[in-house]
Amino acid sequence: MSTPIDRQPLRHVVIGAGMAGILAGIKLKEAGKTFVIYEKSDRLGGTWRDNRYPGLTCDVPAHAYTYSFEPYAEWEAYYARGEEVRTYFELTAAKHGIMPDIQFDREVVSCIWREADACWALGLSTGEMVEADIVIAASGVLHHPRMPDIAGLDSFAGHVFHSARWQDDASIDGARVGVVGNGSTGVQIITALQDRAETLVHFQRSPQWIMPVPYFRYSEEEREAFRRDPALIDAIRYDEEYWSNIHRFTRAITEVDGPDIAMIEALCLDNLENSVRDPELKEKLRPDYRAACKRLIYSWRYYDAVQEPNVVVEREGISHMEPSGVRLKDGRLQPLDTLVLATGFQADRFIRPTEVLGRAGVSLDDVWSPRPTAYYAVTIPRFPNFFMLNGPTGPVGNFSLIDIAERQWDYVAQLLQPLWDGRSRTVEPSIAAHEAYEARRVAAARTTIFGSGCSSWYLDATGVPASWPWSYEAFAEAMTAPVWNDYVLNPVAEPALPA
Ligand code: NA7
Repeated sequence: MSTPIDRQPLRHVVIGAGMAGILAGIKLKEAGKTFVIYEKSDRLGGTWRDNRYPGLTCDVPAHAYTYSFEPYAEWEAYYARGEEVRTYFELTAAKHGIMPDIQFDREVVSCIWREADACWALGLSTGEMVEADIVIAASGVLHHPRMPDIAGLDSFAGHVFHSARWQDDASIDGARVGVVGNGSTGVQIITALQDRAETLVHFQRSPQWIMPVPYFRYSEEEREAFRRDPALIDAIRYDEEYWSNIHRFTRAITEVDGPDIAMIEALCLDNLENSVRDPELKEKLRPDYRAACKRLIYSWRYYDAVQEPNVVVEREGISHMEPSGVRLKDGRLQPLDTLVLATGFQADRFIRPTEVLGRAGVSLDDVWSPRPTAYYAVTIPRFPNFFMLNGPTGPVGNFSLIDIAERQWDYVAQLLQPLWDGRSRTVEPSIAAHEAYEARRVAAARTTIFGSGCSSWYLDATGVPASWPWSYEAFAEAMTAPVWNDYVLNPVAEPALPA
């Protein structure tokens, strides 16, 4: 039993002012806690700040991609443009009064547990050192671009850049544009540039499953109705069909021979069959692995776009880059003015490259070799008072990560309670509990659709799906209350811990 905590109020640090960090800030403010949010950039928004490519769209229905406590009447359409989403986060942060709590241009470069003081020592990119009793890592998932290993990229005479580092001065309108990559990003860019570029080449290493989805704009009258009556927004957000689709989706992931994945595959194949006229193009676009193995693409216009005469779907592999364009493995040249690399992100980085050292100097980098992991995606043994939002092994898929983060916050807030009450100095999961969780998770993950034999950012370095392998309901249930027996507290007085 340790001595009582002499520091009140406790100092909370949130790392990152993206969707999850803003959420944590709002919740801490509501709870009356002392906190600072450190943001490495000069603007909030996380992935919605970094990504500015033409066609950027959130593929979760806009009214479902909001905080539950902050419905938004202003969405222009069923799916929101990236810029709208960024604006939503800016307005929400301002409305909840957390802008003064965000310190911009301060990257947390190190985070070291100091046993003697039971606190974290954080080093910032500015050279400052600060202390925190509690750290909430909300540093995002898809933020380190993954550059392809294409030889001769530097020799290209035109503009070449990653999709998350859009260059506004690149030639697009009336130009010859290439896009490497066929994930959600590549598909959105191709769709948006089709009527701007003179020619557009979509370099696809693997064809994609494309789920047809409805798209419609909200009229000013509808927005006015949303403003007057938020129940109309709730009706969309909590729409039964929308949620039953999400539950179907997670069943499809976990029951690889079940009827739900069969239905998803049938919907996508019908889409291909009915939308693409040219038999040769149809075969080029036909996936040869299971649907939802890679993240399913939601699009209402991609197949239309690639059938326009100025678009080429290029399935031949890339040999190398030359000053005038892309040389293919069969010897042909695709001449280009601009090449966009929509080649995804290093999805296993999370808070890294920040150096995080826990008890006895244990390094997060070592703990996360070969795979990043966290107990129920939130906490890590030997890293006391350290909590992750949208951390490793959380649910990923075609649903709102805001909903995931909110549920995780509800769980985190319960773990924080003994610290806030002064009943414990620290909280962390036991090593045994975490090992049991991870063993169960890995075994289940191997049997999910993500592990059915394709490459994707869902897989860890050993080829095992890195995500939550059970149903959405199971995740929601797990987040309702911590299993306290799996947690180690360091009581400061007679233990009066939650049952
Ligand atoms: P993704 O989904 O990781 O897609 C990356 C794409 O880039 C994918 O089609 C890859 O082909 C392709 N790729 C990667 N490296 C290469 C090389 N070297 N040559 C050719 N093609 C390559 O990234 P996105 O940005 O589209 O989407 C990320 C997430 O952001 C998305 O899931 C949403 O959650 C939002 P592959 O399939 O590996 O053959």
